[in-house]
Amino acid sequence: MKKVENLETIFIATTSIDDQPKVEEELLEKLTQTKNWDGRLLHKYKGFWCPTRLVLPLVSIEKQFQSDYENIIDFIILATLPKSGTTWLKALIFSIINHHDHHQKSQLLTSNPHELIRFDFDIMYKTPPQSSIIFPKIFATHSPYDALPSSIQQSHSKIIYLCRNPLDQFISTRFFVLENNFEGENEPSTIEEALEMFIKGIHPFGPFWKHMLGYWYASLKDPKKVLFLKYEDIKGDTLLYVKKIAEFLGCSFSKEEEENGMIEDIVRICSFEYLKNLEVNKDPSGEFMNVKYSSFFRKGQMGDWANHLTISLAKSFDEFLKEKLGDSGLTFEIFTSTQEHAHDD
Ligand code: PAP
Repeated sequence: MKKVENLETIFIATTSIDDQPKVEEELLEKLTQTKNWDGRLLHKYKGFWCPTRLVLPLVSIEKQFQSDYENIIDFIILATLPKSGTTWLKALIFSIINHHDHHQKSQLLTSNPHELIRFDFDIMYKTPPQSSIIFPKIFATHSPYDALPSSIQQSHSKIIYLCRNPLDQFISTRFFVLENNFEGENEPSTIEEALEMFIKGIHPFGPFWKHMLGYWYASLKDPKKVLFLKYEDIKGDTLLYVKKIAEFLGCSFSKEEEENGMIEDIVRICSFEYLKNLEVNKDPSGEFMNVKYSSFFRKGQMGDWANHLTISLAKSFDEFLKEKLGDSGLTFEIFTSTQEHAHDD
């Protein structure tokens, strides 16, 4: 076991998912399963709907963290539901963490953010059988808070959670799936049918309200450990949130750095337009987990749901959402003031 105090590597273990296929396959058989609207299989794992191909990597991570608990030092974990702005958050955090190091920071100009900060399941996937697993100090996850390895919850790891207006997240997922033909042989359901399943919580890493509330309550309980962010808030004032994230991570900008426009630079380089138009992200051969880099940059706007769903559907969704979030204090503004008073024709 090796422990290196830098951003590259802090945790090396010696097994991979291929070492224990039998036990886990038996486990898979015991889990409830269903199909998502796109025909892909989901298994109920630790209380959430996990894409089937990710169950074993996540089980393996859990084991790894359990067995190496004593050697674990503090991680930085970026947690999101898919299509909530993960790519953006990865770019921002990579730039913030490396703001002192021009050479490191500039990697964002030639690498897709997903290659710079990897997902937990992706780390397991890319590890060849029987070889060491190298866990970086910073990684991303789509897992709900309660499903994180308990050692992470107990350690002084810092978690940054980003969520998004769920209707925009739903639309973003819909286009992502259709663009990438994940549905394979299956006829994709209509958007209304897909929304119905979303409302039932049947979608990757769903139910979405439980996902959000898990991190929300964790952030209320320990705001030094969990920073809870909304996509819409960061869009509204990215500069402010870059500073907040830096403070939270204990790597604030100096006065001089601020005066030299370093924060503005980070905001600009991580912006949707800038990242989308980088050669690396336009390159048709660039892929992350079989998804073209360009697929992670669609519109990058707030309120796109209104181009695809009726006002009445959105209003009943809003009612549903309010009920699910209850008196937690977590709220989303689904509508602009004009939409709030609008009706379908
Ligand atoms: P992932 O979970 O598969 O990694 P994720 O990055 O969370 O995907 O979501 C992609 C969404 O973030 C897309 O939203 P859209 O479909 O509504 O357009 C994508 O356009 C948006 N996005 C990507 N980069 C940025 C950015 N720099 N700023 C704002 N939004 C962004």
